[in-house]
Amino acid sequence: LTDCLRGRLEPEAGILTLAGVEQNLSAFAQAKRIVIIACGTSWHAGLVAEYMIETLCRIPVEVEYASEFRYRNPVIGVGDVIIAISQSGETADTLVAIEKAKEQGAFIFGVVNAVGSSISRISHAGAYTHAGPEIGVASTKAFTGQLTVLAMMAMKIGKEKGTITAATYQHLIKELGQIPEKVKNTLAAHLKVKEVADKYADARDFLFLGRGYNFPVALEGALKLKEISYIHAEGYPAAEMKHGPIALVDENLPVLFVATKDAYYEKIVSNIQEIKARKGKVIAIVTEGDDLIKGMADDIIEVPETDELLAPLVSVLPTQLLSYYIGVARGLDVDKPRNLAKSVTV
Ligand code: F1P
Repeated sequence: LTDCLRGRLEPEAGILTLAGVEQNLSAFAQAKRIVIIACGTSWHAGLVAEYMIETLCRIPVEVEYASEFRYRNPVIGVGDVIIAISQSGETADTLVAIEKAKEQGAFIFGVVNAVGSSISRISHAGAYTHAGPEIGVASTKAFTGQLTVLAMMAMKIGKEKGTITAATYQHLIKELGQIPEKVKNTLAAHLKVKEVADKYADARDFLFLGRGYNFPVALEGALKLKEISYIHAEGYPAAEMKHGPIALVDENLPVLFVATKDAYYEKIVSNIQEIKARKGKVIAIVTEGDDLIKGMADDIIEVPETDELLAPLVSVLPTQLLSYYIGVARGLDVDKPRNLAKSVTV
């Protein structure tokens, strides 16, 4: 791998400090509601966290764009816990949204990368992802770090509340322990992603589809492609396809499915059939050894089998690599995409 790629996608990203979570477990366990606020990639991590927290902790979760939350008139107050997610810890929209929720009595918990950043200072408590600075502007390994922290939080809160069994907790801890190796193996197979990237580098549009935990991964894949390769890309829950985006499908549209084996597997297989029936080109990120989808898709990228709750930690990697290699194939500066700033402070 090039230095640049290595710097962006370190398997070690996400070495955590969870003391802030441990110290505030009762605030989380007693929360009436959790509201997650963030922007961009961090917002996508928040969407994954919504699935994790509602599944493991049975606490209602809302995920809000900070850039909307700050301007609207949200009903927020004592008993609400805000989780603010930000790689830079300096994003202006997220900072202002936090201040607004804080004034109204909510408890603010920051999940940020940078120690001493503005968001960490104005939060009541928090957890650092310690993913290290991103070499490029677009957020990649920070996403891995955020998902790891958020998974650990959901597991610990679920254990504290008694909404998961000790056996489930232990199972997830074991699964989490295997993630670094799986990340490493997925990155090691990057040349397969390059092959796919070279084939689709001239595409004008892209559709990314996923269900369940892989739905936010589809959104994130589309965002990364826009940011790094300047290709118009849309991300949708696969089941939403029939409510509009299916009109776009023809032989020129590559459709990337994040289709690892989970509770939605059979449904996503029929979504793939629907795209093929309309002559769309299907690229599928699948669990190793999935011969069914292999027989249907134009191109497949395999990733190691992972518990569905933690699957995004692995399934997002080929989408990041794809954007990277398409950007390189188009001769773009993947580290400094036009018009993007590392932290959006205005
Ligand atoms: C949020 C964000 C990033 C994106 C770009 C602009 O930043 O939207 O996700 O890749 O760098 O800012 P942050 O609040 O997570 O630092």
